[in-house]
Amino acid sequence: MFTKVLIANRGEIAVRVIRACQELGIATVAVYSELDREALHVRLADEAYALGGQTAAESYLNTDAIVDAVQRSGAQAVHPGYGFFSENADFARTITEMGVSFIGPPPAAIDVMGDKISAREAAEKVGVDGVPGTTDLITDAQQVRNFGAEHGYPVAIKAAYGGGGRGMKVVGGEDEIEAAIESAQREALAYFARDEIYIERYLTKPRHVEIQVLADNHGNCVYLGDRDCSAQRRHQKLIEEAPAPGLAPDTRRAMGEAAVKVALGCGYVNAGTVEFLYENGEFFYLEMNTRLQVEHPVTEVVSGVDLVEMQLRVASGEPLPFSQDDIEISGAAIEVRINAEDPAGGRFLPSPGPLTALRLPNGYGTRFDGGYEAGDEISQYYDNLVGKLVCWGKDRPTAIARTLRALRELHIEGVATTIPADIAILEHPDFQNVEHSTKWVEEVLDLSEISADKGETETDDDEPKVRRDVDVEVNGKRFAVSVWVPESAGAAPAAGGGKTRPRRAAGGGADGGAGSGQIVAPMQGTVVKVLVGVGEEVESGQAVCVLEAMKMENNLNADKAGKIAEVKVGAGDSVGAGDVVVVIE
Ligand code: MV4
Repeated sequence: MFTKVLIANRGEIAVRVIRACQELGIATVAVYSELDREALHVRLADEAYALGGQTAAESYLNTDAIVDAVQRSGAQAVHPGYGFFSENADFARTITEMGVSFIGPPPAAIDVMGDKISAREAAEKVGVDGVPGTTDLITDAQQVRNFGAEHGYPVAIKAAYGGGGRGMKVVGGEDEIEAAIESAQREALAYFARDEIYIERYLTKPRHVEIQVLADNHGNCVYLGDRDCSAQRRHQKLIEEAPAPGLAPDTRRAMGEAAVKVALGCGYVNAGTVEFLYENGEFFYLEMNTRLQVEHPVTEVVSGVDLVEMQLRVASGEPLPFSQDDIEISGAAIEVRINAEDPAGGRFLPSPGPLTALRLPNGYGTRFDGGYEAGDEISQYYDNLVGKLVCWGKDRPTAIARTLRALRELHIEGVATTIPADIAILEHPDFQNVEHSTKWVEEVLDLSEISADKGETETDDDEPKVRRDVDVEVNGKRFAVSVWVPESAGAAPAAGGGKTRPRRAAGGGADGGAGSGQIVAPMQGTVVKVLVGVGEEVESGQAVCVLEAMKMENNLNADKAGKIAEVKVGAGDSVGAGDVVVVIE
Protein backbone atom coordinates (compact mmCIF):
# COMPACT_ATOMS: atom_id res chain seq x y z
CA MET A 1 0.00 0.00 0.00
CA PHE A 2 1.16 3.56 -0.69
CA THR A 3 2.62 5.67 2.06
CA LYS A 4 1.88 9.03 0.37
CA VAL A 5 -0.81 10.03 -2.15
CA LEU A 6 -1.31 13.34 -3.94
CA ILE A 7 -4.91 14.36 -4.62
CA ALA A 8 -5.06 16.33 -7.88
CA ASN A 9 -8.43 17.87 -7.19
CA ARG A 10 -10.35 20.19 -4.87
CA GLY A 11 -13.67 20.53 -3.07
CA GLU A 12 -15.68 17.65 -1.69
CA ILE A 13 -13.99 14.88 -3.69
CA ALA A 14 -10.55 15.96 -2.52
CA VAL A 15 -11.83 15.86 1.07
CA ARG A 16 -13.38 12.43 0.43
CA VAL A 17 -10.10 10.96 -0.86
CA ILE A 18 -8.06 12.58 1.92
CA ARG A 19 -10.35 10.98 4.51
CA ALA A 20 -9.99 7.53 2.93
CA CYS A 21 -6.20 7.91 2.89
CA GLN A 22 -6.11 9.01 6.51
CA GLU A 23 -8.16 5.96 7.52
CA LEU A 24 -5.54 3.77 5.79
CA GLY A 25 -2.62 5.56 7.38
CA ILE A 26 -1.56 7.11 4.07
CA ALA A 27 0.00 10.58 4.13
CA THR A 28 -1.84 13.07 1.95
CA VAL A 29 -0.66 15.82 -0.36
CA ALA A 30 -3.09 18.52 -1.45
CA VAL A 31 -2.63 20.96 -4.30
CA TYR A 32 -4.36 24.31 -4.46
CA SER A 33 -4.97 27.35 -6.62
CA GLU A 34 -4.55 30.88 -5.32
CA LEU A 35 -8.28 30.99 -4.54
CA ASP A 36 -8.12 27.70 -2.58
CA ARG A 37 -5.19 28.63 -0.38
CA GLU A 38 -7.33 28.27 2.77
CA ALA A 39 -9.70 25.62 1.42
CA LEU A 40 -10.90 22.68 3.51
CA HIS A 41 -8.98 20.06 1.51
CA VAL A 42 -5.78 22.05 2.11
CA ARG A 43 -6.54 22.28 5.82
CA LEU A 44 -7.08 18.54 6.13
CA ALA A 45 -4.05 17.32 4.11
CA ASP A 46 -0.66 16.57 5.66
CA GLU A 47 1.13 18.63 3.00
CA ALA A 48 -0.03 21.17 0.44
CA TYR A 49 1.55 22.66 -2.68
CA ALA A 50 0.53 25.83 -4.50
CA LEU A 51 -0.26 25.35 -8.17
CA GLY A 52 -0.50 29.09 -8.85
CA GLY A 53 -3.22 30.65 -10.91
CA GLN A 54 -6.91 31.12 -10.26
CA THR A 55 -8.92 29.41 -12.97
CA ALA A 56 -9.01 25.62 -13.33
CA ALA A 57 -6.92 25.89 -16.49
CA GLU A 58 -4.23 27.84 -14.64
CA SER A 59 -4.16 25.46 -11.67
CA TYR A 60 -5.88 22.09 -11.42
CA LEU A 61 -5.50 21.56 -15.16
CA ASN A 62 -1.88 22.70 -15.16
CA THR A 63 0.00 19.43 -15.76
CA ASP A 64 3.47 20.90 -15.15
CA ALA A 65 2.42 22.38 -11.82
CA ILE A 66 0.91 19.09 -10.66
CA VAL A 67 3.93 17.09 -11.85
CA ASP A 68 6.16 19.51 -9.92
CA ALA A 69 4.10 18.95 -6.75
CA VAL A 70 4.32 15.17 -7.24
CA GLN A 71 8.11 15.36 -7.57
CA ARG A 72 8.59 17.75 -4.65
CA SER A 73 6.28 15.80 -2.34
CA GLY A 74 7.58 12.35 -3.25
CA ALA A 75 4.01 11.08 -3.63
CA GLN A 76 3.89 7.49 -4.85
CA ALA A 77 0.42 7.82 -6.37
CA VAL A 78 -1.98 10.45 -7.68
CA HIS A 79 -5.74 10.32 -7.21
CA PRO A 80 -7.45 12.50 -9.86
CA GLY A 81 -10.90 12.59 -8.27
CA TYR A 82 -13.54 13.36 -10.91
CA GLY A 83 -13.60 16.07 -13.55
CA PHE A 84 -10.25 17.84 -14.21
CA PHE A 85 -7.71 15.18 -15.33
CA SER A 86 -9.70 12.16 -14.14
CA GLU A 87 -10.44 10.97 -17.69
CA ASN A 88 -7.38 12.39 -19.41
CA ALA A 89 -5.25 9.57 -20.84
CA ASP A 90 -2.30 11.86 -21.51
CA PHE A 91 -2.21 12.96 -17.88
CA ALA A 92 -2.45 9.35 -16.73
CA ARG A 93 0.47 8.49 -19.04
CA THR A 94 2.53 11.42 -17.76
CA ILE A 95 2.05 10.29 -14.15
CA THR A 96 2.68 6.62 -14.95
CA GLU A 97 5.83 7.45 -16.91
CA MET A 98 7.18 9.17 -13.78
CA GLY A 99 6.98 5.81 -12.02
CA VAL A 100 4.04 7.11 -9.98
CA SER A 101 0.71 5.24 -9.82
CA PHE A 102 -2.34 6.82 -11.42
CA ILE A 103 -5.27 5.76 -9.22
CA GLY A 104 -7.59 4.90 -12.05
CA PRO A 105 -7.72 2.82 -15.23
CA PRO A 106 -4.91 2.24 -17.72
CA PRO A 107 -4.56 5.14 -20.20
CA ALA A 108 -5.50 2.80 -23.06
CA ALA A 109 -8.88 2.09 -21.42
CA ILE A 110 -9.47 5.83 -21.02
CA ASP A 111 -8.70 6.32 -24.70
CA VAL A 112 -11.09 3.60 -25.84
CA MET A 113 -13.96 4.87 -23.70
CA GLY A 114 -13.32 8.57 -24.29
CA ASP A 115 -14.31 8.25 -27.94
CA LYS A 116 -18.03 7.37 -27.85
CA ILE A 117 -17.80 5.55 -31.18
CA SER A 118 -14.90 3.31 -30.18
CA ALA A 119 -16.62 2.83 -26.80
CA ARG A 120 -19.75 1.65 -28.57
CA GLU A 121 -17.70 -0.66 -30.80
CA ALA A 122 -15.88 -2.06 -27.75
CA ALA A 123 -19.21 -2.85 -26.09
CA GLU A 124 -20.66 -4.41 -29.23
CA LYS A 125 -17.52 -6.56 -29.52
CA VAL A 126 -18.42 -8.24 -26.20
CA GLY A 127 -22.08 -8.54 -27.10
CA VAL A 128 -23.41 -5.48 -25.29
CA ASP A 129 -25.60 -3.46 -27.63
CA GLY A 130 -26.14 0.28 -27.64
CA VAL A 131 -29.26 2.11 -28.70
CA PRO A 132 -29.96 1.21 -32.35
CA GLY A 133 -27.63 3.46 -34.32
CA THR A 134 -24.51 3.64 -36.41
CA THR A 135 -20.84 4.01 -35.59
CA ASP A 136 -20.25 5.56 -39.01
CA LEU A 137 -19.24 9.18 -38.83
CA ILE A 138 -22.00 11.42 -40.14
CA THR A 139 -20.77 13.71 -42.89
CA ASP A 140 -23.97 14.59 -44.72
CA ALA A 141 -27.68 14.92 -44.16
CA GLN A 142 -28.52 12.01 -46.48
CA GLN A 143 -27.04 9.54 -44.00
CA VAL A 144 -29.42 10.83 -41.34
CA ARG A 145 -32.33 10.80 -43.78
CA ASN A 146 -31.61 7.14 -44.58
CA PHE A 147 -31.34 6.25 -40.88
CA GLY A 148 -34.57 8.08 -40.07
CA ALA A 149 -36.37 6.31 -42.90
CA GLU A 150 -35.25 2.94 -41.51
CA HIS A 151 -35.56 3.52 -37.75
CA GLY A 152 -38.04 6.37 -37.54
CA TYR A 153 -37.78 9.64 -35.62
CA PRO A 154 -36.68 11.13 -33.29
CA VAL A 155 -33.02 10.55 -34.01
CA ALA A 156 -30.16 11.60 -31.71
CA ILE A 157 -27.11 13.25 -33.31
CA LYS A 158 -24.18 12.91 -30.90
CA ALA A 159 -20.63 14.17 -30.63
CA ALA A 160 -18.11 11.31 -30.87
CA TYR A 161 -15.90 13.07 -28.31
CA GLY A 162 -18.79 14.55 -26.40
CA GLY A 163 -20.18 13.89 -22.97
CA GLY A 164 -22.78 15.22 -20.61
CA GLY A 165 -25.18 15.86 -23.46
CA ARG A 166 -23.04 18.53 -25.08
CA GLY A 167 -23.13 18.26 -28.84
CA MET A 168 -26.22 16.10 -28.65
CA LYS A 169 -29.12 17.24 -30.82
CA VAL A 170 -32.49 15.57 -31.22
CA VAL A 171 -33.96 15.49 -34.73
CA GLY A 172 -37.75 15.26 -34.79
CA GLY A 173 -38.10 15.01 -38.55
CA GLU A 174 -36.38 15.36 -41.93
CA ASP A 175 -36.81 19.14 -41.98
CA GLU A 176 -34.63 19.52 -38.88
CA ILE A 177 -31.64 17.48 -40.07
CA GLU A 178 -29.37 20.15 -41.58
CA ALA A 179 -29.78 22.61 -38.68
CA ALA A 180 -29.20 19.85 -36.13
CA ILE A 181 -26.02 18.62 -37.83
CA GLU A 182 -24.71 22.21 -37.97
CA SER A 183 -25.56 22.87 -34.32
CA ALA A 184 -24.12 19.56 -33.08
CA GLN A 185 -20.86 20.08 -34.97
CA ARG A 186 -20.58 23.69 -33.79
CA GLU A 187 -21.17 22.75 -30.17
CA ALA A 188 -18.81 19.75 -30.33
CA LEU A 189 -16.09 21.89 -31.89
CA ALA A 190 -16.58 24.58 -29.24
CA TYR A 191 -16.44 22.20 -26.29
CA PHE A 192 -14.26 19.32 -27.43
CA ALA A 193 -12.34 20.73 -30.39
CA ARG A 194 -13.60 17.70 -32.32
CA ASP A 195 -16.70 17.82 -34.49
CA GLU A 196 -17.09 14.12 -35.40
CA ILE A 197 -20.73 13.09 -34.94
CA TYR A 198 -22.76 9.88 -35.08
CA ILE A 199 -26.43 8.95 -34.77
CA GLU A 200 -28.76 6.74 -32.74
CA ARG A 201 -32.48 6.30 -32.43
CA TYR A 202 -33.53 8.74 -29.66
CA LEU A 203 -35.30 7.21 -26.68
CA THR A 204 -37.84 9.80 -25.59
CA LYS A 205 -38.45 8.80 -21.96
CA PRO A 206 -35.53 6.68 -20.82
CA ARG A 207 -34.29 6.20 -17.31
CA HIS A 208 -30.59 6.79 -16.85
CA VAL A 209 -29.34 3.65 -15.08
CA GLU A 210 -25.66 3.04 -14.41
CA ILE A 211 -23.61 0.13 -13.02
CA GLN A 212 -20.65 0.55 -10.68
CA VAL A 213 -17.82 -1.78 -11.64
CA LEU A 214 -14.57 -2.51 -9.81
CA ALA A 215 -11.71 -4.41 -11.45
CA ASP A 216 -8.27 -5.30 -10.10
CA ASN A 217 -4.93 -6.01 -11.79
CA HIS A 218 -5.45 -9.77 -11.49
CA GLY A 219 -8.32 -10.22 -13.95
CA ASN A 220 -11.10 -9.93 -11.37
CA CYS A 221 -14.07 -7.64 -11.96
CA VAL A 222 -17.33 -7.27 -10.05
CA TYR A 223 -20.34 -4.99 -10.23
CA LEU A 224 -21.55 -3.27 -7.09
CA GLY A 225 -25.18 -2.85 -8.03
CA ASP A 226 -26.85 -0.11 -10.00
CA ARG A 227 -27.81 3.55 -9.66
CA ASP A 228 -30.55 5.70 -11.19
CA CYS A 229 -29.62 9.24 -12.20
CA SER A 230 -32.75 10.26 -14.07
CA ALA A 231 -33.46 13.30 -11.88
CA GLN A 232 -31.33 15.72 -13.81
CA ARG A 233 -31.64 19.03 -15.61
CA ARG A 234 -29.76 19.87 -18.78
CA HIS A 235 -27.52 16.85 -18.14
CA GLN A 236 -26.62 18.10 -14.67
CA LYS A 237 -27.59 15.42 -12.19
CA LEU A 238 -29.60 16.70 -9.23
CA ILE A 239 -30.56 13.53 -7.34
CA GLU A 240 -29.18 10.01 -7.69
CA GLU A 241 -30.21 6.80 -5.98
CA ALA A 242 -29.26 3.19 -5.48
CA PRO A 243 -30.53 0.73 -6.34
CA ALA A 244 -32.33 1.92 -9.45
CA PRO A 245 -35.97 1.49 -8.47
CA GLY A 246 -38.39 -0.79 -10.23
CA LEU A 247 -35.99 -3.02 -12.15
CA ALA A 248 -36.73 -6.72 -12.37
CA PRO A 249 -34.01 -8.80 -10.66
CA ASP A 250 -33.14 -10.47 -13.97
CA THR A 251 -32.74 -7.10 -15.65
CA ARG A 252 -30.56 -5.86 -12.82
CA ARG A 253 -28.34 -8.91 -13.07
CA ALA A 254 -28.16 -8.74 -16.87
CA MET A 255 -27.11 -5.06 -16.73
CA GLY A 256 -24.48 -5.85 -14.11
CA GLU A 257 -23.06 -8.73 -16.09
CA ALA A 258 -23.08 -6.63 -19.26
CA ALA A 259 -21.17 -3.90 -17.46
CA VAL A 260 -18.54 -6.39 -16.27
CA LYS A 261 -18.16 -7.69 -19.84
CA VAL A 262 -17.63 -4.14 -21.11
CA ALA A 263 -15.04 -3.43 -18.40
CA LEU A 264 -13.10 -6.65 -18.96
CA GLY A 265 -13.39 -6.17 -22.73
CA CYS A 266 -11.42 -2.91 -22.63
CA GLY A 267 -8.86 -4.10 -20.08
CA TYR A 268 -10.36 -1.90 -17.38
CA VAL A 269 -8.79 -1.66 -13.92
CA ASN A 270 -10.06 0.22 -10.84
CA ALA A 271 -13.48 1.84 -10.32
CA GLY A 272 -15.63 2.73 -13.31
CA THR A 273 -19.24 3.21 -14.31
CA VAL A 274 -21.10 1.77 -17.28
CA GLU A 275 -24.13 3.87 -18.27
CA PHE A 276 -27.30 2.43 -19.79
CA LEU A 277 -30.58 3.83 -21.00
CA TYR A 278 -33.54 1.84 -19.72
CA GLU A 279 -36.94 2.05 -21.37
CA ASN A 280 -39.91 -0.34 -21.42
CA GLY A 281 -37.99 -3.18 -19.82
CA GLU A 282 -35.10 -2.93 -22.28
CA PHE A 283 -31.64 -1.53 -21.63
CA PHE A 284 -29.08 -0.16 -24.04
CA TYR A 285 -25.40 0.57 -23.51
CA LEU A 286 -24.77 4.29 -23.55
CA GLU A 287 -21.17 4.98 -22.50
CA MET A 288 -18.57 4.22 -19.85
CA ASN A 289 -17.16 6.73 -17.36
CA THR A 290 -13.55 5.86 -16.56
CA ARG A 291 -13.46 7.56 -13.19
CA LEU A 292 -14.97 7.57 -9.71
CA GLN A 293 -18.29 9.42 -10.03
CA VAL A 294 -19.83 12.14 -7.93
CA GLU A 295 -22.62 9.79 -6.95
CA HIS A 296 -20.40 6.92 -5.75
CA PRO A 297 -21.56 7.29 -2.09
CA VAL A 298 -25.03 5.84 -2.77
CA THR A 299 -23.35 2.63 -3.94
CA GLU A 300 -21.07 2.65 -0.90
CA VAL A 301 -24.00 3.04 1.47
CA VAL A 302 -26.09 0.16 0.07
CA SER A 303 -23.14 -2.19 -0.54
CA GLY A 304 -20.96 -1.42 2.48
CA VAL A 305 -17.95 -1.07 0.19
CA ASP A 306 -15.67 1.97 0.56
CA LEU A 307 -14.96 2.61 -3.12
CA VAL A 308 -12.07 4.99 -2.51
CA GLU A 309 -10.41 2.47 -0.22
CA MET A 310 -10.84 -0.13 -2.97
CA GLN A 311 -9.36 2.26 -5.54
CA LEU A 312 -6.28 2.70 -3.37
CA ARG A 313 -5.92 -1.03 -2.72
CA VAL A 314 -6.38 -1.97 -6.39
CA ALA A 315 -3.94 0.71 -7.55
CA SER A 316 -1.33 -0.62 -5.10
CA GLY A 317 -1.69 -4.07 -6.69
CA GLU A 318 -3.97 -5.80 -4.20
CA PRO A 319 -6.57 -8.26 -5.51
CA LEU A 320 -10.24 -7.57 -4.87
CA PRO A 321 -11.06 -8.83 -1.35
CA PHE A 322 -14.45 -10.14 -2.49
CA SER A 323 -16.14 -11.98 -5.32
CA GLN A 324 -19.47 -11.21 -6.99
CA ASP A 325 -21.27 -13.62 -4.67
CA ASP A 326 -20.06 -11.64 -1.67
CA ILE A 327 -21.75 -8.45 -2.87
CA GLU A 328 -25.05 -7.76 -1.14
CA ILE A 329 -27.15 -4.68 -1.76
CA SER A 330 -29.15 -3.60 1.28
CA GLY A 331 -31.82 -0.94 1.53
CA ALA A 332 -31.97 2.22 -0.56
CA ALA A 333 -29.82 5.35 -0.69
CA ILE A 334 -30.43 8.79 -2.13
CA GLU A 335 -27.86 11.45 -2.91
CA VAL A 336 -28.80 15.11 -3.30
CA ARG A 337 -26.23 17.40 -4.88
CA ILE A 338 -26.26 20.71 -3.01
CA ASN A 339 -25.18 23.25 -5.62
CA ALA A 340 -24.77 26.99 -5.14
CA GLU A 341 -27.39 27.73 -7.78
CA ASP A 342 -30.61 29.71 -7.57
CA PRO A 343 -33.46 27.43 -8.72
CA ALA A 344 -35.97 30.32 -8.70
CA GLY A 345 -38.27 30.04 -11.66
CA GLY A 346 -36.51 26.84 -12.66
CA ARG A 347 -33.51 28.79 -13.95
CA PHE A 348 -30.75 27.37 -11.65
CA LEU A 349 -28.58 30.42 -12.13
CA PRO A 350 -25.10 30.19 -10.54
CA SER A 351 -24.99 31.81 -7.09
CA PRO A 352 -21.32 32.01 -6.05
CA GLY A 353 -20.40 33.83 -2.83
CA PRO A 354 -19.37 33.43 0.81
CA LEU A 355 -20.88 30.67 2.92
CA THR A 356 -21.88 32.84 5.85
CA ALA A 357 -23.55 29.93 7.63
CA LEU A 358 -23.41 26.14 7.15
CA ARG A 359 -25.11 23.80 9.56
CA LEU A 360 -25.11 20.15 8.46
CA PRO A 361 -27.79 17.57 9.19
CA ASN A 362 -26.98 14.43 11.11
CA GLY A 363 -28.76 11.43 12.53
CA TYR A 364 -29.34 7.81 11.57
CA GLY A 365 -28.50 7.01 7.96
CA THR A 366 -27.40 10.57 7.19
CA ARG A 367 -24.06 11.43 5.54
CA PHE A 368 -22.78 14.70 4.09
CA ASP A 369 -19.72 14.73 1.82
CA GLY A 370 -18.75 18.38 1.66
CA GLY A 371 -15.83 20.51 0.60
CA TYR A 372 -16.48 23.65 2.61
CA GLU A 373 -17.01 25.08 6.07
CA ALA A 374 -18.79 28.27 7.12
CA GLY A 375 -16.63 31.22 6.12
CA ASP A 376 -15.37 29.56 2.94
CA GLU A 377 -16.20 30.95 -0.48
CA ILE A 378 -18.02 29.21 -3.33
CA SER A 379 -16.03 30.50 -6.30
CA GLN A 380 -17.38 31.25 -9.75
CA TYR A 381 -14.21 29.69 -11.14
CA TYR A 382 -15.04 26.11 -10.20
CA ASP A 383 -17.93 23.69 -10.02
CA ASN A 384 -20.46 25.11 -7.55
CA LEU A 385 -21.06 21.84 -5.71
CA VAL A 386 -21.11 22.66 -1.99
CA GLY A 387 -21.51 19.03 -0.98
CA LYS A 388 -23.66 15.93 -1.27
CA LEU A 389 -26.32 14.82 1.18
CA VAL A 390 -26.55 11.02 1.21
CA CYS A 391 -29.29 9.22 3.15
CA TRP A 392 -29.90 5.50 3.59
CA GLY A 393 -33.20 3.81 4.43
CA LYS A 394 -34.34 0.21 4.76
CA ASP A 395 -36.41 0.88 1.65
CA ARG A 396 -36.90 3.69 -0.86
CA PRO A 397 -39.81 5.46 0.91
CA THR A 398 -37.78 5.54 4.12
CA ALA A 399 -34.76 6.89 2.27
CA ILE A 400 -36.92 9.61 0.68
CA ALA A 401 -38.45 10.60 4.02
CA ARG A 402 -35.02 10.69 5.67
CA THR A 403 -33.57 12.77 2.84
CA LEU A 404 -36.42 15.30 3.11
CA ARG A 405 -35.92 15.51 6.87
CA ALA A 406 -32.20 16.06 6.45
CA LEU A 407 -32.68 18.65 3.69
CA ARG A 408 -34.95 20.67 5.99
CA GLU A 409 -32.32 20.41 8.71
CA LEU A 410 -29.50 21.53 6.38
CA HIS A 411 -28.95 25.23 6.83
CA ILE A 412 -26.91 27.30 4.38
CA GLU A 413 -26.66 31.09 4.22
CA GLY A 414 -24.76 33.37 1.89
CA VAL A 415 -25.53 31.58 -1.36
CA ALA A 416 -28.73 30.37 -2.96
CA THR A 417 -28.82 26.58 -3.23
CA THR A 418 -30.75 23.97 -5.14
CA ILE A 419 -32.36 22.69 -1.90
CA PRO A 420 -35.87 24.04 -2.68
CA ALA A 421 -35.82 22.28 -6.05
CA ASP A 422 -34.49 19.07 -4.48
CA ILE A 423 -37.36 19.10 -1.98
CA ALA A 424 -39.86 19.68 -4.80
CA ILE A 425 -38.49 16.63 -6.64
CA LEU A 426 -38.47 14.34 -3.62
CA GLU A 427 -41.99 15.39 -2.58
CA HIS A 428 -43.43 14.89 -6.06
CA PRO A 429 -45.63 11.80 -6.60
CA ASP A 430 -44.01 11.12 -9.98
CA PHE A 431 -40.62 10.75 -8.32
CA GLN A 432 -42.00 8.79 -5.40
CA ASN A 433 -43.86 6.47 -7.78
CA VAL A 434 -40.87 6.16 -10.14
CA GLU A 435 -42.78 7.77 -12.98
CA HIS A 436 -40.00 10.18 -13.91
CA SER A 437 -37.45 10.00 -16.71
CA THR A 438 -34.42 11.99 -17.81
CA LYS A 439 -36.65 14.72 -19.25
CA TRP A 440 -39.05 14.92 -16.30
CA VAL A 441 -37.35 17.74 -14.37
CA GLU A 442 -37.27 19.96 -17.44
CA GLU A 443 -40.60 19.01 -18.99
CA VAL A 444 -42.94 18.10 -16.13
CA LEU A 445 -41.76 19.41 -12.76
CA ASP A 446 -43.12 22.90 -12.08
CA LEU A 447 -40.46 25.01 -10.37
CA SER A 448 -42.03 28.33 -11.29
CA GLU A 449 -42.99 29.02 -7.67
CA ILE A 450 -39.63 28.02 -6.23
CA SER A 451 -37.92 30.99 -4.64
CA ALA A 452 -34.27 31.53 -3.85
CA ASP A 453 -33.32 30.46 -0.39
CA LYS A 454 -30.25 32.43 0.60
CA GLY A 455 -31.60 32.98 4.04
CA GLU A 456 -31.37 36.69 3.26
CA THR A 457 -33.61 38.92 1.19
CA GLU A 458 -32.68 42.18 -0.51
CA THR A 459 -35.45 44.78 -0.10
CA ASP A 460 -36.06 48.40 -1.20
CA ASP A 461 -34.68 49.68 2.13
CA ASP A 462 -31.06 50.62 2.15
CA GLU A 463 -30.19 47.97 4.66
CA PRO A 464 -30.64 44.44 3.35
CA LYS A 465 -33.00 42.38 5.48
CA VAL A 466 -32.51 38.79 6.48
CA ARG A 467 -35.36 36.33 6.58
CA ARG A 468 -35.87 34.57 9.86
CA ASP A 469 -38.22 31.60 10.16
CA VAL A 470 -39.25 31.56 13.79
CA ASP A 471 -41.78 29.67 15.89
CA VAL A 472 -44.06 31.95 17.91
CA GLU A 473 -46.87 31.25 20.36
CA VAL A 474 -50.11 33.20 20.12
CA ASN A 475 -52.75 32.57 22.80
CA GLY A 476 -51.15 29.28 23.57
CA LYS A 477 -50.99 28.15 19.94
CA ARG A 478 -47.63 27.68 18.16
CA PHE A 479 -47.10 29.15 14.68
CA ALA A 480 -44.12 28.86 12.29
CA VAL A 481 -43.73 32.32 10.71
CA SER A 482 -41.21 34.13 8.50
CA VAL A 483 -40.11 37.60 9.50
CA TRP A 484 -37.76 39.91 7.58
CA VAL A 485 -35.55 41.91 9.92
CA PRO A 486 -32.72 44.36 9.13
CA GLU A 487 -29.46 42.43 8.97
CA SER A 488 -28.07 44.29 12.00
CA ALA A 489 -31.15 43.59 14.09
CA GLY A 490 -31.41 40.03 12.82
CA ALA A 491 -27.76 39.01 13.14
CA ALA A 492 -28.40 36.63 16.02
CA PRO A 493 -30.91 33.84 15.30
CA ALA A 494 -34.31 34.83 16.66
CA ALA A 495 -35.79 33.05 19.64
CA GLY A 496 -37.32 30.34 17.48
CA GLY A 497 -33.90 29.03 16.50
CA GLY A 498 -33.84 31.23 13.40
CA LYS A 499 -33.80 28.23 11.11
CA THR A 500 -34.27 29.11 7.48
CA ARG A 501 -36.46 26.38 6.18
CA PRO A 502 -37.00 26.16 2.45
CA ARG A 503 -40.48 27.41 1.79
CA ARG A 504 -42.40 27.81 -1.41
CA ALA A 505 -42.78 31.52 -2.19
CA ALA A 506 -46.32 32.90 -2.39
CA GLY A 507 -47.28 33.99 -5.89
CA GLY A 508 -44.52 34.64 -8.36
CA GLY A 509 -44.50 32.84 -11.64
CA ALA A 510 -42.58 32.37 -14.82
CA ASP A 511 -41.32 35.70 -16.03
CA GLY A 512 -41.30 36.80 -19.64
CA GLY A 513 -45.02 37.67 -19.74
CA ALA A 514 -46.45 34.71 -21.59
CA GLY A 515 -47.79 35.98 -24.91
CA SER A 516 -46.20 39.41 -24.49
CA GLY A 517 -44.20 39.13 -27.68
CA GLN A 518 -41.17 40.42 -25.80
CA ILE A 519 -38.77 37.46 -26.16
CA VAL A 520 -36.13 37.85 -23.46
CA ALA A 521 -32.89 36.08 -22.64
CA PRO A 522 -33.57 34.00 -19.48
CA MET A 523 -29.94 34.30 -18.41
CA GLN A 524 -26.66 35.94 -19.37
CA GLY A 525 -25.23 34.46 -22.56
CA THR A 526 -24.03 34.95 -26.13
CA VAL A 527 -26.27 35.00 -29.18
CA VAL A 528 -25.16 32.15 -31.42
CA LYS A 529 -27.68 32.64 -34.20
CA VAL A 530 -30.78 34.73 -34.98
CA LEU A 531 -33.33 32.54 -36.77
CA VAL A 532 -35.88 35.20 -37.86
CA GLY A 533 -36.02 38.53 -39.62
CA VAL A 534 -38.23 41.62 -39.28
CA GLY A 535 -41.59 41.13 -41.03
CA GLU A 536 -41.44 37.33 -40.81
CA GLU A 537 -44.51 35.50 -39.48
CA VAL A 538 -43.76 33.06 -36.64
CA GLU A 539 -45.79 30.46 -34.80
CA SER A 540 -46.02 30.33 -31.02
CA GLY A 541 -43.19 28.11 -29.74
CA GLN A 542 -41.05 28.63 -32.86
CA ALA A 543 -37.36 29.16 -32.15
CA VAL A 544 -36.37 32.74 -32.92
CA CYS A 545 -32.86 32.85 -31.49
CA VAL A 546 -30.13 30.46 -30.28
CA LEU A 547 -28.39 31.54 -27.05
CA GLU A 548 -25.22 29.92 -25.72
CA ALA A 549 -25.45 29.92 -21.91
CA MET A 550 -24.64 27.57 -19.03
CA LYS A 551 -22.39 25.64 -21.44
CA MET A 552 -25.36 24.71 -23.63
CA GLU A 553 -27.13 26.09 -26.69
CA ASN A 554 -30.64 27.17 -25.78
CA ASN A 555 -33.44 28.00 -28.20
CA LEU A 556 -35.43 31.14 -27.33
CA ASN A 557 -38.94 30.56 -28.63
CA ALA A 558 -41.79 32.83 -29.67
CA ASP A 559 -44.32 33.08 -26.85
CA LYS A 560 -47.09 33.89 -29.32
CA ALA A 561 -47.83 33.76 -33.04
CA GLY A 562 -47.32 37.00 -34.98
CA LYS A 563 -45.03 39.08 -37.13
CA ILE A 564 -41.47 39.90 -36.11
CA ALA A 565 -41.48 43.62 -35.33
CA GLU A 566 -37.92 44.00 -34.10
CA VAL A 567 -34.72 41.97 -33.96
CA LYS A 568 -32.55 43.62 -31.30
CA VAL A 569 -29.50 41.35 -31.43
CA GLY A 570 -27.11 39.67 -33.84
CA ALA A 571 -24.84 36.62 -33.72
CA GLY A 572 -21.99 37.17 -31.26
CA ASP A 573 -23.85 39.72 -29.13
CA SER A 574 -23.65 39.27 -25.35
CA VAL A 575 -26.97 39.61 -23.58
CA GLY A 576 -27.93 39.76 -19.94
CA ALA A 577 -30.81 38.04 -18.16
CA GLY A 578 -34.01 39.84 -19.11
CA ASP A 579 -32.65 41.56 -22.24
CA VAL A 580 -35.23 41.64 -25.03
CA VAL A 581 -33.79 39.93 -28.13
CA VAL A 582 -36.83 39.81 -30.44
CA VAL A 583 -40.19 41.60 -30.45
CA ILE A 584 -43.29 40.02 -31.97
CA GLU A 585 -46.14 42.43 -32.72
C1 MV4 B 1 -29.48 9.43 -25.32
C2 MV4 B 1 -30.77 9.59 -24.76
C3 MV4 B 1 -31.85 9.05 -25.47
N1 MV4 B 1 -31.65 8.38 -26.63
N2 MV4 B 1 -29.32 8.75 -26.47
C4 MV4 B 1 -27.31 12.39 -22.32
C5 MV4 B 1 -25.85 12.71 -22.22
C6 MV4 B 1 -25.14 11.47 -22.56
N3 MV4 B 1 -24.85 10.72 -21.34
C7 MV4 B 1 -26.09 10.68 -23.43
N4 MV4 B 1 -27.40 11.14 -23.04
C8 MV4 B 1 -28.51 10.61 -23.57
N5 MV4 B 1 -28.40 9.94 -24.71
C9 MV4 B 1 -30.39 8.24 -27.11
N6 MV4 B 1 -30.20 7.56 -28.26
C10 MV4 B 1 -30.89 10.26 -23.54
C11 MV4 B 1 -29.74 10.74 -22.93
C12 MV4 B 1 -29.85 11.36 -21.63
C13 MV4 B 1 -30.50 12.56 -21.50
C14 MV4 B 1 -30.98 13.18 -22.61
C15 MV4 B 1 -31.63 14.36 -22.44
C16 MV4 B 1 -31.79 14.93 -21.20
C17 MV4 B 1 -31.27 14.33 -20.11
C18 MV4 B 1 -30.60 13.14 -20.24
C19 MV4 B 1 -30.05 12.50 -19.15
C20 MV4 B 1 -29.42 11.31 -19.30
C21 MV4 B 1 -29.30 10.73 -20.55
